[in-house]
Amino acid sequence: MSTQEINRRTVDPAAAEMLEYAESAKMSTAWDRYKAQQPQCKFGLTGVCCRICIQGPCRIIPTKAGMDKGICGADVYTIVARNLVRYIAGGASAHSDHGREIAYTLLAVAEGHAPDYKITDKDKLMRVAKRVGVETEGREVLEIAKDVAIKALEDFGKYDHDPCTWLYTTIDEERKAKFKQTTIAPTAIDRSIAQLLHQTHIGVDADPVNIIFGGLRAALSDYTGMSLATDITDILFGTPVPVLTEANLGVLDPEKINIAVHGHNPLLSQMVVYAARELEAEAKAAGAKGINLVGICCTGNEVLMREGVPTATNFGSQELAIMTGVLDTMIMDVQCIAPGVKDICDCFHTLLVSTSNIAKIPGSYHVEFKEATAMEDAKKIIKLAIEQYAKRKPELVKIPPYKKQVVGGFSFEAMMDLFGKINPDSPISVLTDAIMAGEIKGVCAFAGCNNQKTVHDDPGLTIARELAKRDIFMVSTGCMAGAFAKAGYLSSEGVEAYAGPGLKKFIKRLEENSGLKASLPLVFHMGSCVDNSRIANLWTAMAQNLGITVPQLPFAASAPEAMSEKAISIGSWVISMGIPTHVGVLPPLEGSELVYGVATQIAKDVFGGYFMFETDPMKAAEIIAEKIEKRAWKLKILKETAEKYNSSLALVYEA
Ligand code: BF8
Ligand code: SF4
Repeated sequence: MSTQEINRRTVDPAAAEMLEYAESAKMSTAWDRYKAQQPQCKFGLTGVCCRICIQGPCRIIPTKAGMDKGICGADVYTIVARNLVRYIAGGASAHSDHGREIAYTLLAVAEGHAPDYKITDKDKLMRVAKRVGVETEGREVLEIAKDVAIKALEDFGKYDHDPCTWLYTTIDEERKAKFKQTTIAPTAIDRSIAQLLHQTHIGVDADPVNIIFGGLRAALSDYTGMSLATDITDILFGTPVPVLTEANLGVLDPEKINIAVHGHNPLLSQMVVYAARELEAEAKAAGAKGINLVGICCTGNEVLMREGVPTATNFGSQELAIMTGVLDTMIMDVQCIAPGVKDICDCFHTLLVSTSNIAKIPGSYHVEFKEATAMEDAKKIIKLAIEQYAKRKPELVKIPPYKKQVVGGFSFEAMMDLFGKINPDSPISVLTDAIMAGEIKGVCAFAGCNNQKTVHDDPGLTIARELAKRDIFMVSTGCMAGAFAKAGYLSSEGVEAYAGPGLKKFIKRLEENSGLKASLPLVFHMGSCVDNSRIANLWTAMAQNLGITVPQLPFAASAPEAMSEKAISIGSWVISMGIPTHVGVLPPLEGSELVYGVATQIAKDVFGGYFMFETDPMKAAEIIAEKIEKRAWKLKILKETAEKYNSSLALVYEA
């Protein structure tokens, strides 16, 4: 790739520098492989290729006689709908299986089988226990923890017909009624996913709307799994509070042993943090100045939020961290670890360590990570990294000098603490009052990945700049939070550069009252992808405070670079909850006008939330701002009318 082309494909200066280097050293990256895949198959791109049975693949050309249906007679809308919801099944299984491991660990702690873990946040345990109906009065902490863990595990496979606990104890009455009426409330996470695979097997469901509703049920299971994952992770490791750190490849330290935690599971990354602290002396004995842990992807977000571990890169640029020549070990657990990292590791001294029995890469070093021996396993890996340090090749060291300050750690509770400094009786009113007063227009939540189909990091940054100008308050999770972190949007630098007058005033007011040493950021980092549950808590609290339904709230979401099945799954529950959701890449829906219409139009009538597909970030910002402003405007009219006639508020969705 030429310099020009590189600059057209990433806005991250560190990534651009490393891509130049990759070009000169002839190392192939995702950027090159994406190019080599062009042009991509249009059947696949539009979702009209069916491989559900091995009579296929069947590719549909609606205008061509004989090819307008699959061999079994499946119409294009059936095929597109089935393909779409199978992504949701994949995403929901990943998120919820992550949640299940966390819940099993809490159970093991309660039963004394996981000596290296403990209950760190007892208050949260009590709050969660009360919420999910576990008796707390006069009981030991571990007894309560055991019942909470069992209650969580029951959500995976219980056999009654009541909706999942972590769904129905975290949403408002209106949504509960809506999910009941539309029959999409899951009663068990595993069942909803298995049933969806059954439903989309050849010769089962051909009705696209029914298939999509099955997909939404699994998407709500995805929410259920991540909601319990967030709760229990906080119980085990602490609920995040504001923390100061840094981001981008410049966080790698040439004088220290650099270890990247990559993937999603905090059971591992958190233990690596604890173990690294204990092995600092060993690192020094090996001639290094210490151990420098850095994060990649969402497990990086987990330890950033709780421990202030700096972020090295996000999903798109994960291979580039290895090219610095100073990454001694990359520890992977599950999800979003590109197999391509191994090829780059082979060009350097970097040891790739896999730790999960469901996530191995040929040639990587496997250390099975078990909850019973967690500290021992984590130490073993760090000792490998210390050994690896001696193999570093000084002539291959190249760290791009870019890093930005980050203020992260904004769990829902931390946000409420922040607001509570201004209004201790009703913290959330600080946010809703600012919206009703027009100081800020509403809220946009950014989530999701990097996708080679976009300019790396650019869409999220562009949209955030535009929304900031328009006084929209912003929160983020996942790899978008990574993009914001690397660009300085998670610090006051972003506020100074981009916030409109209202937003700036609002953030500064929070800051003056916060009692924190650091200035507040433009975008508030709420955690990893499973922590999108924290964002759902935020909108539910806002709607309840205003006495309205979620679909009336001036709140939108954006996944500017959605990539994974998990992102599709998240987007699907977010719209079901009533939130308009922008996606910056076109998912394979265009092959069926009907399915496309359900996602973008019909969903609005039924749930109040819907997808907005727009690949141009400037246009996307317009659309998102317009939706938020329209909802805010309508809300004010309804409020005024209700006050004038002393009546209750009309609970109507956005038209
Ligand atoms: O769970 S944002 S690329 S790392 S899928 Fe993956 Fe997407 Fe990143 Fe986090 Ni979420
Ligand atoms: Fe073709 Fe039908 Fe089989 Fe799909 S399920 S591959 S459309 S025959």
